[in-house]
Amino acid sequence: MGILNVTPDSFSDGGLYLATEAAVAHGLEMVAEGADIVDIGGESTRPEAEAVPEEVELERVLPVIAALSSHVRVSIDTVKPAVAKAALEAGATLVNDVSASLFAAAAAAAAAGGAGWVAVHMQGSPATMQAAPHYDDVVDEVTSFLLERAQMAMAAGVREVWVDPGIGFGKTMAHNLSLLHHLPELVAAAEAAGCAGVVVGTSRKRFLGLLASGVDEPSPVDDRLEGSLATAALALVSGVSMVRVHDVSVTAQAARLYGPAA
Ligand code: HH2
Repeated sequence: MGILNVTPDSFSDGGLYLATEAAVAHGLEMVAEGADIVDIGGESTRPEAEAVPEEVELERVLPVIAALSSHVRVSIDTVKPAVAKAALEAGATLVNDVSASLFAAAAAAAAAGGAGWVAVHMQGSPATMQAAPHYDDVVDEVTSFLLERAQMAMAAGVREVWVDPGIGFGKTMAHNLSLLHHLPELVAAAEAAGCAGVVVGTSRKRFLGLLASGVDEPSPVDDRLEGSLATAALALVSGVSMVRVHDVSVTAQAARLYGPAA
């Protein structure tokens, strides 16, 4: 899954693809590099990001979805029900939902031809989530939450449900690493529950910058490729079937190691 943020303020690619033509060109570039899905977002979810009015988010994403959906599967990265609905009508077939609450939109679309839903775990909201995340058992709590949401979505009629542990969404470094090390358990639980699979997004995230620098100040976002690739490979070898990334070409090369020839 290639990331396409049509925003001025995303933590890594903010401002690069705010113009429709630039966004469409980058989406097509990621398809050429091997992306199976392009995930289009019009509102940043980085820590402390400001909320965007619904009409602004729609203006940003709809023309890009309309242009790309005839070339590649498109997912909409949103937490707003109206944006999910409009995006599905414009050609998206997957709702990528960091609020883990929008399955009704996917269910409604499923009746008319089939939409999938990605439930992402987040503790708190983007504004506050990194203030003081706390879990008694992060792996257990994240897994239980995701399976409960997946069951609700399936009961509502969504046939394609993905779960994502939400790396960086209300998680300390230790929480992120624990979730990454225990991915095989989440993969097994998701499979037993009838999910389509597990999605993981680590690409260029802050904890990788901290691991790279070894000090309190993270390395710059465009200097986190090694960690992004290492964690994508770790996820894939753990049985994860979708990784959400900025750097499609190199990740697709790594992903081919786990392909049908293996
Ligand atoms: N991370 C981000 C946004 N959406 N969706 C899923 N399924 N998993 C993730 O880990 C995930 C996500 C945050 O990254 P990004 O979109 O690059 O930045 P921003 O939120 O600043 O736009």
